[in-house]
Amino acid sequence: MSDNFQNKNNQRRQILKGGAALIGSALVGPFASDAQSEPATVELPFANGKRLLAAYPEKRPLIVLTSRPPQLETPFEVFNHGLITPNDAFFVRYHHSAIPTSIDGDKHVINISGSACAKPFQLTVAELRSQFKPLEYIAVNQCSGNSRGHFNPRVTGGQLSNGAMGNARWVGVPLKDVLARAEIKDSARQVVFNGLDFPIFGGGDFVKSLNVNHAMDGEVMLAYQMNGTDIPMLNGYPVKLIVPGYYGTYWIKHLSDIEVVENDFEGFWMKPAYRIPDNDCACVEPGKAPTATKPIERFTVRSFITSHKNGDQLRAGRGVAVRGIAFDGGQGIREVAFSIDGGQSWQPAKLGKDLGRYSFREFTFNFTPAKGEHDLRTRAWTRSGQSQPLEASWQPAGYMRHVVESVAVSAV
Ligand SMILES: Nc1nc2c(c(=O)[nH]1)N[C@H]1C(S)=C(S)[C@@H](COP(=O)(O)O)O[C@H]1N2
Ligand SMILES: [Mo]
Repeated sequence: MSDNFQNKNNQRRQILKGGAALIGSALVGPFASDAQSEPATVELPFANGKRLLAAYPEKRPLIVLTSRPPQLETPFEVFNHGLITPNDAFFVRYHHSAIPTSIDGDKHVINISGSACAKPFQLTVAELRSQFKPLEYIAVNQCSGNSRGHFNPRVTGGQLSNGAMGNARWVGVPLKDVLARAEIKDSARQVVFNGLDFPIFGGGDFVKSLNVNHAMDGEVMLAYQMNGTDIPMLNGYPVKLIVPGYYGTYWIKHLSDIEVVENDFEGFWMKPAYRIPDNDCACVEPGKAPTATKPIERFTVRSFITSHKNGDQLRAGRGVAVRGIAFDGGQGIREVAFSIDGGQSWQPAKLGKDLGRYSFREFTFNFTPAKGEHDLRTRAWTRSGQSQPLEASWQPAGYMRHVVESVAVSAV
């Protein structure tokens, strides 16, 4: 026990030292090479101007929301190049500034303990890789606040456009198989997850929990690979919890502690944070506070056109190939419809290959624009019949946007 404590303190000291180095190099990097040129920026529709692009370690230039801690959004064009989001383009979200920047990946220890564990034990990532049967699937990770910047009326929080999501192939070990070694008691209620990062400016450590049945479903996994290689440091190296179909908030990075407990865990990031109105639409009237809340869980169904953006000019009378992506919380996509007249009439789009029910699903359609303005929209349905609303709803945290989006183009 005291060994354990000692270990953690050492680890933490290294993280703090490293944290400063990362922040230093990230800010210097993009500007150091050519002092003459303006830093690269990107226009976001709601962002009151321009957003800085910066290349953090292992990342291509991404949209910077905050530099400390790093919160980076994927430029939307990336989603038009294949269904898998490359590791160096994958968005980054942290809550606290003390983040690890160098970890010995094989020696990294995961502690499995808690009052509902008959046999607490420790596991290194090397052991995780070598002693268990691997599981592999493709799944979307999406931040609860993806698209928050599009809320109307506006809400506080990171003003994200639609790039706080990504689709990757994950390899790891089912949490169920790891917990089997810990001999979970019948009294177990929840499993609690913590990673190496921690607060330095106050606020609670970022800790999340799942009900034990969910944690033991055989799909929730401890991943050590992302798209065929190590997980980038900023995305949770060397091991990250994958909770397919659930919002990214549960996907704990640099996972270090798993506790099986006999109560409902209610740390700050489970309550009051990351909660939604407890009603069918998870929404309230703009400006109102919800009367009851519950933890955010599964994704709502969404679809996006990726081949075109607002303001694009097309040639009148010439056929256009439109492409996009759809996904949901794990039912899988049954159908995508498209409209070229702002939602007055709809036709079926063609679905691409099925890469699994947690993955992005490609869709395509063709149309020949007449001269004038065209409001392109797409609407997806899950296999169990859920769909996207035609009108946006509202909620105070700016979570779960999934309204039918519009891309306005003109043909000349
Ligand atoms: N250790 C740790 N894990 C974390 C977080 C965090 O702050 N610390 N943020 C969560 C949230 S809210 C999101 S959206 C995802 C983002 O994953 P990514 O940074 O790999 O894209 O990480 C989750 N896991
Ligand atoms: Mo998030």
